[in-house]
Amino acid sequence: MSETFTDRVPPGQTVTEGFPVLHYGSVPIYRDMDKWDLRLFGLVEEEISIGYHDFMKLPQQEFRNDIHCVTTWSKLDNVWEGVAVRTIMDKVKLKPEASYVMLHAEEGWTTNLPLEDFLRETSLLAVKHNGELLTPEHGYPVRMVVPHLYFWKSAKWLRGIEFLASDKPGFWERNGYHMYGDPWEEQRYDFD
Ligand SMILES: Nc1nc2c(c(=O)[nH]1)N[C@H]1C(S)=C(S)[C@@H](COP(=O)(O)O)O[C@H]1N2
Ligand SMILES: [Mo]
Repeated sequence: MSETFTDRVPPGQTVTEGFPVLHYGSVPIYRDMDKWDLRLFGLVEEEISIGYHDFMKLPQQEFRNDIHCVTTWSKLDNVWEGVAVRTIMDKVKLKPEASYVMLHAEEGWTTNLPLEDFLRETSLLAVKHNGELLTPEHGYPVRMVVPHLYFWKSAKWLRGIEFLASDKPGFWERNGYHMYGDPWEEQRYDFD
């Protein structure tokens, strides 16, 4: 590599040009988007459910970021299009106790993060990557992208956003992954 990216690549990571596919379970097949919805629930004044067509009508923005997978690959300069978290958060009123978020994906897969990390300006609900609709493997129709945490926090096939008063482990977190997952601090696994 002629250029070094030490300021952009966290410790222990290697830059890849590819886009590896990583997940537990199977890639969902959507036959009828009328049956898809995204639920915002838990510690909100009123729970809401947004259908696919309404979701796709929400204003979308472009985001550019680097992603860091706990299995040590990083992919730089991703261009995503999607809905900013604050756009979706305009639709609900949080209860004052809300401090954590559980993201719910298809097949009951979950991941947890603090509310303030979810609410960062850089967090988005992505529908496109590098100009193309997300492929089924990468999370079609909607995936979370939280670029400042390890990429396992970026739930593919997102279906629910739950607001909680206290932190609870999601799927990988129950299986030894770090509760927070800061790549710059190498918060990979809690058992080491
Ligand atoms: N629904 C769901 N989302 C998921 C996962 C999963 O198993 N299920 N795996 C996570 C992990 S461990 C990683 S590294 C990234 C991989 O995303 P990619 O396959 O688009 O590279 O998705 C994350 N989101
Ligand atoms: Mo991962």
